[in-house]
Amino acid sequence: MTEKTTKDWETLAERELKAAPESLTWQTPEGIAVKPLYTAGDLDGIDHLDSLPGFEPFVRGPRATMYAGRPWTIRQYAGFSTAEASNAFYRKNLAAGQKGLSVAFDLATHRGYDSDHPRVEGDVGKAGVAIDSVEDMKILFDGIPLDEMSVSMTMNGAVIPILASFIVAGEEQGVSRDKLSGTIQNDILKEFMVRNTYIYPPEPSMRIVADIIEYTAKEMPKFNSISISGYHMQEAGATLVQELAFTLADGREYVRAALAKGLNVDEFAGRLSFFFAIGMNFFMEAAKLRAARLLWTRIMKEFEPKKPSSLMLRTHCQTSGVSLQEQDPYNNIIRTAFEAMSAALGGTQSLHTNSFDEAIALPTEFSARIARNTQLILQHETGVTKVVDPLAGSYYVESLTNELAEKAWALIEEVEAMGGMTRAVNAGLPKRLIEEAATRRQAAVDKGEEIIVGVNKYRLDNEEPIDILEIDNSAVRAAQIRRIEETKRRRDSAKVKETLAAVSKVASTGEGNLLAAAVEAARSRATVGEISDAMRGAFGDHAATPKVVSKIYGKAYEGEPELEVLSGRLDEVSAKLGRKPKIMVAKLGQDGHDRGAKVIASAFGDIGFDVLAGPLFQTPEEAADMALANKVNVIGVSSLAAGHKTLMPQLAEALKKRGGEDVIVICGGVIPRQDYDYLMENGVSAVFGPGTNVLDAARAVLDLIEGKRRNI
Ligand code: MLC
Ligand code: 5AD
Repeated sequence: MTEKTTKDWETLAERELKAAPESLTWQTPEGIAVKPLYTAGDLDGIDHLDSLPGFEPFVRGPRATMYAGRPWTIRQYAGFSTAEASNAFYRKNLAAGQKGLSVAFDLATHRGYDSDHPRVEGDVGKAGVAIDSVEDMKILFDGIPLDEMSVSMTMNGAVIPILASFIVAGEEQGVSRDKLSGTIQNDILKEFMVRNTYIYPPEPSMRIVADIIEYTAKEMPKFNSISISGYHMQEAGATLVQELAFTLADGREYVRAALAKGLNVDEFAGRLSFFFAIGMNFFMEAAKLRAARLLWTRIMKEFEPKKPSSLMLRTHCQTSGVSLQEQDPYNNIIRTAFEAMSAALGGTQSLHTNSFDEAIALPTEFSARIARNTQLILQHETGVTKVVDPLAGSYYVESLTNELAEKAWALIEEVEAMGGMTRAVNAGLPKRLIEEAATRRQAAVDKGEEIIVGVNKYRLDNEEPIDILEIDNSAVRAAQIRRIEETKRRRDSAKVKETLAAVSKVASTGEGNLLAAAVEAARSRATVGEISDAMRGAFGDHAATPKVVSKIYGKAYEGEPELEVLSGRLDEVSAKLGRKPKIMVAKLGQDGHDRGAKVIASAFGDIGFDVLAGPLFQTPEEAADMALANKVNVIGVSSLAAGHKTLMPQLAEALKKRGGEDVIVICGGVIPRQDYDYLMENGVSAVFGPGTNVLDAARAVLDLIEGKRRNI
């Protein structure tokens, strides 16, 4: 065999292609130039190549045998309606092969409100299960032995009362806290960047995180004190480099906060865990997990731990929600399967696979079964578990691992130069970079540069609606209120007062541990809302001012006739109105998912609308007041947490009551087709589902303003 060089390949490729092979280079949103061919030469200078799994820098996995010894945990995130309904769902899933639990709480619980609070009428039991006290928590885990089953709880805002209630529920099941295994998300920094279920300002919020790390380190040796999450960053539009960098930088910040409490690094570092999203860029996602482990070891070395487990990044992964579409939803099964395979090849410890109805509603029993079986088939039928880190040595994947690590490290250093992640978050840097990336991506999809099958290419003419899970939140709310009343009637109110006062004192003096105090309060049957309020008194509430990025969407469309025609039309409408058409982009209830709202606000601004971005968590009445005070033509609500059927009619009603019936009400987001007619009959003029092209939406809004159409 004659030795061929890459030069020879280039010549051959050029002849085959009739163009230079560089024209095949793929520029990814991460700024990585992916070439059509990788060779041994691409491995030069990469120094992790000889490492082994179970040893630092853990690129090849935290365990020596990885899935050959024990497959990843199939841990499906779920929760809806009442504790009874969610408990029944969990039990069925466990019987059908799921291995670990993962609780999704409703947004009222996330933000520290009991179900009877007037601000949460649209949210109770909708996006997750409603938990108001230990009584609900006990029902949630009824018949599930907490000394055997590891439980993840996605909770950040109301993390103190929820973890306290879990500990007491375990205790009353006969399981002492040192035997509880699982994970609490407890990652507040990313809430300020992207997920938005914060309650208190950053500083006391960081104290809460540190108190939990301290308490679990001392009292709960089997419990992971935190799940440092990049998942939501990717969901909000972050590139993989941003996700990697900001997540690890968050991790470093939490380590510092725990050390500042006087803990020794080896006391807690082995119980820090991570959480990443796995999107459609198959090889890059697997490489990302390998790079994450490499970089975490590098970061942790600075703190000079003695135990190898302190250097080890262990992670949960979830397939990507944003990659899933409303159109032709069965395609989502295929997307999720590829993403799951990528997570496995990257070496995740635990995995959630999304259901195909993701872009429409919460999973049904049917869609949840398919999602779970995706993992069971992967584990039992494909052979991927048999060999540790099978991508190692791939020229492409090793090169990607290295390049992702280098790019993320540069961003981590940038954050470091700002004084760490709390400062960077306060300065708004990560949020801005992520929102810019999200808007850029929307433009790429709208322009058809990024193809999504069934959405901007190969779209079906007719779509059959699929069966979805409907939750009657008023019934759930009524049931929760009855239980709260009963719990309050039965408890010793003097004891409740005393324990709540103790929580307040620990909060205001800075002395003592908040979780320890909250366990006493939860045991006396203080509710999640009451314990949250006890801290609210000392800490105050956090309110963010919405900022909207600009000149990203417009720049992507610069010089394109489509945008010019639309701008011309907008000028005509402006001339008729005597001002630019004004739209308020609103978020109602406790739904903090604001990527859609931010992208729309930004793109509409670039198109030429006068845009008013409303704050998060408005009631319909507050939004109506703001819309009228600012004399908007249109109010557009972005709804991702299933509150639309309660909140949209309330908004239309509130406008009418204030004499604002001429304000056009529209909404967009995760809204099942089945609900469109109901919304139209209740004051909504147009509904824009997922996958809507922003320019199409802008044209439709102009039609409505001009009265050319009444409904869309
Ligand atoms: C593992 N083990 C092995 C082994 N592999 N032992 C021998 N040989 C092997 N090959 C051991 C481990 O050491 C451990 O024991 C035990 O088996 C369990 O393995 P694990 O790898 O630790 O898995 P798990 O318990 O599932 O923990 C995974 C985790 C954890 C560390 C990532 O933090 C976790 O479960 N996270 C889930 C987070 C989650 O579900 N989040 C949902 C977010 S949804 P030991 O004794 O060492 O512990 C969301 C959406 C939203 O956020 O926005 O609402
Ligand atoms: N049940 C199941 N999955 C959920 N998700 C959010 N809430 C629930 C729930 N109650 C998933 C979706 C979403 C991601 C944040 O978590 O996949 O995209």
